[in-house]
Amino acid sequence: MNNRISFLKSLVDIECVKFGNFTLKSGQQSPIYIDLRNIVSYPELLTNLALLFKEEINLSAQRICGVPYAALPIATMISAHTGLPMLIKRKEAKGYGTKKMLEGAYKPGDKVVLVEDVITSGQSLIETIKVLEDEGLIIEQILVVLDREQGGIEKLTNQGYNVSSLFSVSSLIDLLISENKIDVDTYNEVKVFLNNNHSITPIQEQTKKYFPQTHQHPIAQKLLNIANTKKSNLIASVDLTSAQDIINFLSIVGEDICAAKLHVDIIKDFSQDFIKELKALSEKLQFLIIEDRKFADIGNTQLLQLSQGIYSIASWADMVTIHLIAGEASLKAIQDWDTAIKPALIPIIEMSSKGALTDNDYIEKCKQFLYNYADVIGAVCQNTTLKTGFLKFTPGINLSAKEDNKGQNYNSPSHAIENLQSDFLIIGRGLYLSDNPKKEIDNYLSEVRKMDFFSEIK
Ligand code: S5P
Repeated sequence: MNNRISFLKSLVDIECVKFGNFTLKSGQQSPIYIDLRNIVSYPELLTNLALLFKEEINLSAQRICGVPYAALPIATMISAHTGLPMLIKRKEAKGYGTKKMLEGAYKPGDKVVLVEDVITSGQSLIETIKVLEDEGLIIEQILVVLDREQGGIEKLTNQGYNVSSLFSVSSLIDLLISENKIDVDTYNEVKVFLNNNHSITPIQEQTKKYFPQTHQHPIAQKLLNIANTKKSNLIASVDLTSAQDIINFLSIVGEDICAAKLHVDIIKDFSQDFIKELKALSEKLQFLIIEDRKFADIGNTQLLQLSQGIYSIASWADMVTIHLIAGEASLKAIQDWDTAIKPALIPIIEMSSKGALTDNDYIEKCKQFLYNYADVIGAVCQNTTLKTGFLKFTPGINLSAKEDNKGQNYNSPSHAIENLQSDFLIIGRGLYLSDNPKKEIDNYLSEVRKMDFFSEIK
C-alpha cells in the first residue's frame, strides 16, 4: 500500500485522529479531534513519517528543528534519517547560565527546516520562527504533518515562508470515507466544520492572545519569567504617599504581582532606606520595580533626572516610563548613556485619560523611532498595537469602575487582554484602595487566568 495512505490510516488506529463531539480549547465544538503526540510511542510510524518527510526536504537545508514539544521526536527521527543536524528550541529560556532559547550547534546564516505536527493558525510556528530568526538563522522550509485548513498555511505563506504539509484534514477524510472508515454523516459534518472555520479562524486568531515568553532585554526577560512563573501579568501601581504604607501594601500583594509601579515624587518620607527595604521585599516576593517618572525633557536634563538628586532613580529602578514628546534625540541620549546599571525604558505613547493629546498621528510618530532603541522594551498604550517583541503595558484597569471623576478611563482586565492585546495590566486604586487587597487581587488574577492567557502555546 502507498506509504502515505497507510500512514494516515495508522493515525486513526492509534487514536491520533478521532471523530465525535469535542470541545476545543477555544470553547468551540468540533466533530474531529487531532493530536499527533501519541505518535512518539510508535517508533515504526515515526520512522515512516521521517521517510515521507525525507523526500520533501530541500537539499540546501543545513539544520532541522521541531516546534516543541510534539514535533521534537519527529525532527529527531528526520535528523537520524537524513543526517541533518538538529537544533532544539526551548519553550522557555533557562533561568540560569546562558539563558539560551536554542540548543545545538549553529551559526548565523544557517538554513533551517522547521517541522510542525499540526498547523491550525500557525501561532506556535510564528513563535519558533521568531526565536530562530533572532539567532540569525534562515527559515529555508517549513514542513507540517497535518494542515487543519484553518488559515495557518496561508498566513505563513503570505509572510514569505515556504510552507507545505504532507496531509490536510480534507485529504484525510476523503481517504477515510473511501476506505469506509467513516460514514457519510461524519464526513459531511467535518466538511461543514472546515468550511465554517476556515474563514473565521484568522479573525479569532487576531484576538486570541498568549502571554509572551521571550525578550531580548534581560530586564524584560526577567519580568516575563516572573509573570510566567506566577501566572500573573498584574502590575500594582502603588500610588500611596507614605513609605510604610507602600511596604505594607506590597507585603500583601507582592507575591501575586510581577512588578510594582511607583511615583517616588509623591512619597512624603522618601529615603534611600525605603528603597533598601523595597528592594529586599522585591527580592523576597519576586517582583520588579517600575518608577513611573514620565521623563519628558531634553536629553541632558533626563540624564540628570535619572542619575542625580535625592531619588537617584537609575540606581534602583528596573524600569522607568518616559514620554517621547521631546523627540528621538532625547531618547537616544539615554540609549547612549554608558553606565553600569540603567533601567529599561517604557515609553508612554498613548494615554488612558479623556481627551489625551496622544492621537494616532502622535502615536505613529513615536513608533517611527522607538523600535530602534535597545533600551526600549515596550510601551504604555491603550488601543494601538505594537510590533512583535515589544511589550504592551496598559494602565486604566479596574474591575468595577468605568472612570473616576478626574479624567481617568478604565477597562476590565479581560477587555485589555482580549481586545486591546495588552501584555501587562497596571492597576492602581482598584487594588490599593480596596479594603481587602489580597482578596481583590485574587479577583483580578482569576479573571486573567480564566482566559487561558498563560497556557502553553499550541
Ligand atoms: O496613560 C496612562 C499612563 C499611566 S503610567 N494612564 C495612567 O493612568 N497611568 C498611571 O497608571 C497613572 O499615573 C497611575 O499611576 C496609574 C493608574 O492608576 P489608577 O488608580 O487609575 O488605576
